[in-house]
Amino acid sequence: MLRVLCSAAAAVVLLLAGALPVWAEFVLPPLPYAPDALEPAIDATTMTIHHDRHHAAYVANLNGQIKANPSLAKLSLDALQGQISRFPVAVRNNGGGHWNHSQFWAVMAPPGQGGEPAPELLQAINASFGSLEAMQTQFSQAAAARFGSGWAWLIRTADGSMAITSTANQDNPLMDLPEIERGTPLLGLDVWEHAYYLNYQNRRPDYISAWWDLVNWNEVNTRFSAAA
Ligand code: MN3
Repeated sequence: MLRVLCSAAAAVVLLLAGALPVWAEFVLPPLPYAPDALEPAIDATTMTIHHDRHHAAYVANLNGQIKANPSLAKLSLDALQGQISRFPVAVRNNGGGHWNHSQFWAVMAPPGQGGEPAPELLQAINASFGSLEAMQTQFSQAAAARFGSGWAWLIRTADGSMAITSTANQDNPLMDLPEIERGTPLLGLDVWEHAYYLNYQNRRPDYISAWWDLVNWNEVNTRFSAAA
């Protein structure tokens, strides 16, 4: 009798599952290192709150938009960025937030473990900025000058050159929006206060300068090769 009931219950569950649409949901990627691995530049508490609460909320809110925007479920996170103009602002903010933070964790590494710019990347940086140091200075200035919340980016543009740009809120250089300087992001820095305030308070330039110790050049090299 119990077995029959269980089978009946299982059948009902299967029927219900079959009746519901199957959404391809977006997934929060785990941090690729321990939360304290980026200390002292970024403390463990900031990393934990940033990943487990902020990034998780972007993913949950993006998934919450699927029902009203079913075509979202057919798009990869990358593909979504290039079509963001078709969607409401909640998709732009949360879809951008998910993409931006996924890249942010990946382009950082524990101090001393990020490798160095590959010769091809260095050559492209030198051609566009004169030197690695000049690129870093321009990038840091863009990050410091971003008013309010946003990101600074090193991008590869359509003509193959490199550029520094900055976006507001959770926008990024992949988005098909008129106010965006478009290109393939190679390196993006989060300058929202939630990224640094616990440790640095209002000293954003100190956060930016400490952050260079965390850049995962191995990952930037990979992104550069893929964009070439
Ligand atoms: Mn953030």
